[in-house]
Amino acid sequence: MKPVKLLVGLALVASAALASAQSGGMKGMEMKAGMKGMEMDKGSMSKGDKAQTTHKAVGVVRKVDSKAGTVTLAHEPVKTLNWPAMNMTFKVQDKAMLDKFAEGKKVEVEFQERGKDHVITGVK
Ligand SMILES: [Cu+2]
Repeated sequence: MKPVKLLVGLALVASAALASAQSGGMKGMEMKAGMKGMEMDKGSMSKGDKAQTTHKAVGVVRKVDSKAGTVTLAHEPVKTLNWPAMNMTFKVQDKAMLDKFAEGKKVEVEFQERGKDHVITGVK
């Protein structure tokens, strides 16, 4: 935990320095843009390291949130990610996929890690 906080802190200081080095007029906006960029960098960094990996999980649908475009699954262990069995919420890549999910139904999904989200890209 600590090293991460330290890194974030350093990055914040760096982006603050950058922001004040640039035109002073839009300081607040520069800061926000910097922080947003940082989050995106984090996501793209983990993507960039290796080609986007698609994982498979088998599980039972616990909840479907059509508004949010999310599905909660009680999934079995996922070896490719070293995950134990658990309940977790996935996003669907396309809300049209939600038709294939219904509470209590057993499904096999393909998903990818995108930043902090897990996005279902396919379902059987
Ligand atoms: Cu999980």
